[in-house]
Amino acid sequence: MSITGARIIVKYLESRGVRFVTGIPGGSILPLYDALAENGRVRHVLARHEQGAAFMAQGMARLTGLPGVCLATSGPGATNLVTAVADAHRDGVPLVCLTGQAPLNQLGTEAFQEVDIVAITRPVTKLSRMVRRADELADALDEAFALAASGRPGPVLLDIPKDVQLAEADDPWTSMSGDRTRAGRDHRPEGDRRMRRTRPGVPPSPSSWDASRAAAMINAARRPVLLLGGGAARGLAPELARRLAEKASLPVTMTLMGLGTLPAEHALNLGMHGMHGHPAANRALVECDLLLAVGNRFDDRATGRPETFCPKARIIHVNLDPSEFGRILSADLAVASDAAQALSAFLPVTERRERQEWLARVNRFRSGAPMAGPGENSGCARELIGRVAAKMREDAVVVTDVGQHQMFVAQSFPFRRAGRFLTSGGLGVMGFGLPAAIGAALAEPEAQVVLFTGDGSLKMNIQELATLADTGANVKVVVLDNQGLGLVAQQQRLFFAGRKNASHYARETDFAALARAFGVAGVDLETCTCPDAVLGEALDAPGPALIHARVDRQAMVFPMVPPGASNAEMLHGGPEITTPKLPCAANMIL
Ligand SMILES: Cc1ncc(C[n+]2csc(CCOP(=O)(O)OP(=O)(O)O)c2C)c(N)n1
Repeated sequence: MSITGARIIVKYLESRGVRFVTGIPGGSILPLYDALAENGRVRHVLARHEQGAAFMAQGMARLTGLPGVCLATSGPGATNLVTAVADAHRDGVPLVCLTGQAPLNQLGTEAFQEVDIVAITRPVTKLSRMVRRADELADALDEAFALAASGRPGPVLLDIPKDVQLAEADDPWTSMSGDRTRAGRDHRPEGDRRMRRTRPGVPPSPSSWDASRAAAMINAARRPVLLLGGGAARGLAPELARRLAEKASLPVTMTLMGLGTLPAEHALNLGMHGMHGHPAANRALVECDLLLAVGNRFDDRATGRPETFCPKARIIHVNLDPSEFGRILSADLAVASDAAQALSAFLPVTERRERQEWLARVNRFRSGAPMAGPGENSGCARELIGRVAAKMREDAVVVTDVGQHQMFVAQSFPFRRAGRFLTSGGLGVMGFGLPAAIGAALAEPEAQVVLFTGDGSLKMNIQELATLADTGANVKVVVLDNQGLGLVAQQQRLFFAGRKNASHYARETDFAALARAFGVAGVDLETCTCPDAVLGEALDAPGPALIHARVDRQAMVFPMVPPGASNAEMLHGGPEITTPKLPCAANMIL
């Protein structure tokens, strides 16, 4: 039996268990949209911008670990995906993008909306390719899904000319070897039968030599630190990391992507390290004699000047992707392994140790430099975040955009669960937050999803408030409005002699009214008589809501390592750079 390429794609998605695809239609992807409508079982979420569609798919993928799927038409539709694709590449998020393309016989003719999206996205995908025949689609999709999810996850793009979507090919399910007879006997869903051929292999694990060498290094250390990145935030890795830390008395620090892997209140938790990290974490890294780094990349925001990072330490680096080894720092022992596999191999051969002297010293670092110091001036953002956190469930999903608000959340939200903090880490994309939060809420409708965003970031994908209203996704948007691009203004103030160019907006935006205009409930904490009650009601009410809170325009995030400096050279705010506090919603609450 033959079916069209478009039907093969939809049948494949359904059999794969894909519940949602996100996107915006256009001429060259209409056959696929028609097949989706005909099928009716794979739900399509209509975004208002393709970047929003791709970030929605990312939100689903970041939360579930399963590939997110987004669709775009050729030309501008496809190019609008690029930022979100690059972001997925940097943060290791499994994403499958399907783009329409001009018909095969028009390629290279500058046909309407023809663009070489394969060439454009090649550097920011694990694989980007055109599928030129309908009978190759099922295998191409198998490969795309397997590649997106295996090893270090990432994005894959398949560019599918319109005539390939329309062309007929044998139904790949009925024409597989052993076809109908085997299909008749095998009662698993069709997709599972197809998948058997490409299911990614067992994740790589360390050799017993690696495990005993790592354990010997940990056992011999006097001042060890465990560093956890985003690669350690999934599956069994967080639990194994906790057990190893407790057994060997390892103080733990996390990257931005790893936050939540060890609960905030755990006695060994030093918090995030790096540019806006906790001084205790940065100090422990300066003094440690062994660094066990698991599932991280040694990003420059985390390491500061790399030559000065962990200057006294031997380093064990565990990463799934061997290309990470030696890219920034060379490790004494590099272990190409899945985080959970490595931690479970290290655990039995690592000796139980008390390390009282080292833990006491690290605790002194912690009590000597609390995060919210007296001279800090966070402009009440931190207080508001704390207020919201106190009203959230322990398993809430926390999403941020990019800027000061992101760093305030990273520093002060009490993350208690692994894998439930969604933020754009490696690429740092303003506009990530709203669509990613919508995606997360659609993937897990029972979850409490809160987005902390800035007024600058929110405006980058504000059109997705319409998608939020359409879907009714349970997202609470908290806008920390400092009327400008706070993190930019901070850098200008600290490093460009205070010349604030293009970092403040001339006009205020009434975000609550804007939300209502899009069909989302909106409240302004400044205009209500009882802000705390209004905040609680907005967070508790089912469905979407936007909460507008003004924060200090002059606020700065401290501590801060100046770009290019060593993590030991943190700026801590203090009287000389502290500005007067302005009235703000959180102060009214408190
Ligand atoms: C797409 C994009 N453009 C520019 C930047 C550079 N940038 C980093 S933070 C920032 C300001 C963010 O402003 P806002 O979202 O209001 O957050 P705030 O810092 O004020 O909390 C800018 C412009 C970026 N990260 N992403």
